[in-house]
Amino acid sequence: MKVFISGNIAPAALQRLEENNISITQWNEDRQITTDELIEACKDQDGFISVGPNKINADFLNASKHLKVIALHSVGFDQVDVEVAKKLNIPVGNTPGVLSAATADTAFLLMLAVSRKAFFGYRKITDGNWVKYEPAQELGIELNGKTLGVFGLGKIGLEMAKKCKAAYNMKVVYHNRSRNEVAEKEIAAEYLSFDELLAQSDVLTVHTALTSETKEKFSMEVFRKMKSNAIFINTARGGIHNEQDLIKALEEKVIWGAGLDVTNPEPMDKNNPLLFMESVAVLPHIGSATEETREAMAGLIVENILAGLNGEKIPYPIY
Ligand code: 8YV
Repeated sequence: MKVFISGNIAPAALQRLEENNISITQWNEDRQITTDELIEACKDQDGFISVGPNKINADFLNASKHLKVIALHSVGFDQVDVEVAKKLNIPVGNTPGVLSAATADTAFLLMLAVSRKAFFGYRKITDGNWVKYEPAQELGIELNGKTLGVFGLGKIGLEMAKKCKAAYNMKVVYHNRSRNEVAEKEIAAEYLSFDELLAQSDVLTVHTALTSETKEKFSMEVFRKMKSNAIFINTARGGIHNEQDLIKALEEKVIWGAGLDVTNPEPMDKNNPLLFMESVAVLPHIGSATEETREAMAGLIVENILAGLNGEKIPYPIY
């Protein structure tokens, strides 16, 4: 059996695939593979491991009907045309659960970094601008006892909420399509309408999928409904906020700060104004990037691939 991988995955997983007599071809270029190249690369393969934002769209799927399985190196699957995959009966699997703690850590890191203007302070030193001690500069906002608003309280959102509660005794409010009874019971999370969530949150953290409903949900109109000292955190997908509106909202002090692990587009341009603002922190989509989590993700990928190649039901299907 043959599997194409469009990037790097944990070595232990490659070894397990090889032990199962799977022959591997990997994309090793320093740029993202294009859809045409992907179609060509998967032409004579049995399985495909998709690393990064490969477009698994109708063009790709229609040209790749022979694939027995597609295993995503992510929990998010906004890059997949699920309806077409379903119609063509191509099993597609993801990596749920194992990256919740690491991604919530990244959201927490961004919240804290923004609240104390940490990235700006670091740049002040590296830019040679730290010339004297100035107590009135780089003043942050404290988090103790503040209200955390979670937009999309699933596995990752719950991890983030628990950390904020434990560290800062933050009150947790949330907005979801459906109620999260576990969070209501365990951490007294309070369900609010979307507008109430915006009005009450001191920190608003996004942990929802990118869908037609959430695309550019955070626009100027929405930022205007938030507190002027609120911090906006997005570790989900860059497409969920409108970047120009976010820049404007920060410039005009409609909101106080923002922490982003995801941008639109990715990679972000090095001259993007967000990178030069005081109460902003941006990371290059490292939400789940730890040794332990990458290994765990690769473990689920191997399970999806082996099951799919054997014609069995895959254990972590997206549909
Ligand atoms: C992945 C992610 O590492 O799981 C997701 O949805 O965004 C990240 O954890 C990234 O998609 C690269 O594969």
